[in-house]
Amino acid sequence: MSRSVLLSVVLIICSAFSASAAGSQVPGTATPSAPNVEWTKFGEPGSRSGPHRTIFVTATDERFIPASVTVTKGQTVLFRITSRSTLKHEFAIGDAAFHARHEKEMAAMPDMDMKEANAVTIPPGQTRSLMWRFTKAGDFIYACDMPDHADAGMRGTVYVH
Ligand SMILES: [Cu+2]
Repeated sequence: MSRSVLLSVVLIICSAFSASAAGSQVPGTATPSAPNVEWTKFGEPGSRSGPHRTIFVTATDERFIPASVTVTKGQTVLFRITSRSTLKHEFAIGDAAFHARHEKEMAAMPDMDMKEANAVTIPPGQTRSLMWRFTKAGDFIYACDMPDHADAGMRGTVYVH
């Protein structure tokens, strides 16, 4: 292999790596990993052909504003969550079963930072994004599953029609 061909191969590999790294910057972006069975009950990571819609959410010390949103089945939604709080929060989308399990996880590891397709940590005063596609009709939940936060009111409903 000549030196220039070798160099091009190295460049192609590098750009493939940086493309996949860029894709993973926004939680909720589709990745080639195996589908998560738990997620399929309430949706899937948003595809890059989306989003169809952006929803702005504010996190205060003990609630999310708005407290509910309505979306159309099949829509990919880019959530832009801005903290107006001095506390660390998370924004997690799921059904009741997901949140029940994830609350226990956060109780055991309250310092854990989330950067999953359906859950992201929101540091105090900062904005984070999450892109999710709602593939099932029904009522789902966005909540902060850090210890006691959802019970204090940090919970909202996604109505999917
Ligand atoms: Cu919180």
